[in-house]
Amino acid sequence: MDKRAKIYIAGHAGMAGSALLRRLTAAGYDNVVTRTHAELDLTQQAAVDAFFASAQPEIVFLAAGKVGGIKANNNFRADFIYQNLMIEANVIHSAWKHGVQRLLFLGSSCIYPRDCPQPIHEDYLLTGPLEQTNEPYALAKIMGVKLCENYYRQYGARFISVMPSNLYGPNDNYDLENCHVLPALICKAHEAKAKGASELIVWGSGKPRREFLFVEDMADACLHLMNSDVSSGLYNVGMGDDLPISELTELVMEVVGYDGKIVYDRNQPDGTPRKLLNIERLKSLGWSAKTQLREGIALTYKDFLSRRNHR
Ligand code: GFB
Repeated sequence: MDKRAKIYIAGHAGMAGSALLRRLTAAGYDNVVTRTHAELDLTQQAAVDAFFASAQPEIVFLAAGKVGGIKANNNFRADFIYQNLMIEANVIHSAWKHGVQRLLFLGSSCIYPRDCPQPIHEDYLLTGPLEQTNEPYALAKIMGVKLCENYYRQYGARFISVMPSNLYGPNDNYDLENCHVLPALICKAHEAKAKGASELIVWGSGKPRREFLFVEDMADACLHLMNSDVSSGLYNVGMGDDLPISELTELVMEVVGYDGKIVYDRNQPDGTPRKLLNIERLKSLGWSAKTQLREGIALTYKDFLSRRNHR
């Protein structure tokens, strides 16, 4: 990517988009365009098209979307499928229509079948049924992948898709009902420690395994891909290993400095048993993640504390 290229980051205020903005700025890309949600509602086709017509970005990072943890995905099923579909269709179509040179679409590892072989290769897409708790979100994200693939196949548009494993890091959401497991555990361990509580409640059985990727590494992978000679396709990005939620809980408790009892609430869903990504495709382009989980959790906890102190 040319350092002077006009880049639009859709979703720059979110965890993934803000990491992309930091990474691009640090690398010297200073012609980045952003719009807040209040300025541009990406579910509105006419507004999106008018934005592309006037801003004329050359490169697009599509990190906007409705996201959340297992419970939010399960409870707000219509919102997850509708909003994500509209955002992707509007942004990808307008990007093509207004001559965007390259686009990177961000999805999630939940697009793959629930029970597929591990680690999950990109080619396993659409080979089996999806996990029920996040089927609407996964289906919308699959449509994003297919939009990119088919705008390339019909029009030669250089649109690629990146599927990260469970992301965590600075600027995450800590609303316990709707957030992902890692911010939830940081918040719960912190509050339990502050209150001197004897136990910490963890949802589900603690047995599901998850692969976590520090969001700054994800941003680095996206920049690496956009500077590689790739025109199309789907790329997994992850750490290459995973751990059960029970071990993750212990690790978070160590970092936060809380040593109460862990209690599993089995009335809450486990979700998919495992979703470890095969990351060979991205590795073959010369990229791998740098931040180990313990270090990433410590950095995230620091960010959590500084945000709390500034409230
Ligand atoms: O991160 P999480 O909400 O999403 O949950 P998924 C991961 C696992 O952690 C599940 C357990 O087995 C949860 O039951 N867990 C334990 C908790 N304690 C908690 C807690 O306090 N809060 C939360 N949230 N979980 C989402 C998908 O799936 O992951 C999305 O729904 C997306 O579509 C995203 O793919 C990355 O990994 O199960």
